[in-house]
Amino acid sequence: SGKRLRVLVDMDGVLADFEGGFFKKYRARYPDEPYISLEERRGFWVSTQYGQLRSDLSEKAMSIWESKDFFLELDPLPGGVEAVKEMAKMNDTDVFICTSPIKHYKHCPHEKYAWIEKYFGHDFLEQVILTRDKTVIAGDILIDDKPDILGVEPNPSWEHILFTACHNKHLSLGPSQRRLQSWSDDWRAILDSKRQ
Ligand code: UMP
Repeated sequence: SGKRLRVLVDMDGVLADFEGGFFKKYRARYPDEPYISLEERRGFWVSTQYGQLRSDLSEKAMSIWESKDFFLELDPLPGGVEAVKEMAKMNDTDVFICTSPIKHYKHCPHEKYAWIEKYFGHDFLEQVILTRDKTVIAGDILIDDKPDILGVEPNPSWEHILFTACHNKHLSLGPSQRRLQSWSDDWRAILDSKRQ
């Protein structure tokens, strides 16, 4: 059982319900505008799909997650906080929350820290990595709902485990790509498969 296992866990769409929070606040702020139900969501970028619906809706969508309290008030996804806390207590295991803040930085980075402190406690802020490029972060596993995780490093050290979300559930994966369907799925087996 040689070295320690390093697990990187994404935040939006994996621990925090970005899609649900967006939908609720978009409908509340723009009740008379067209919208895309969570069942109809396709593609990682909400703003792209809203822009395809009507060109001005891309900016209206962005106004939602650029608003104060958007990231802070996201609900946790079922079982995520519990799973990460359990992982963090496992022998020979290091867990980091690896998340990309939006470039409209007025509220997002602050609120991501506040959300993690609220659900994991102050000490867990040691485990936070904010980066726009996850390929430069070294780890054994990255659990993330974004299908294509690209950056300057062409060969990242981690295996990307695709976390199922409304926007990616219809995608067919390559033969070697693995999914975590939800936090009720067997994440412990995925971690064990990477231990030496
Ligand atoms: N985001 C956008 N536009 C979208 C959807 C999401 O900017 O259409 C933001 C929300 C998150 C970031 O801050 O992108 C995604 O971060 P990761 O889940 O990849 O860490």
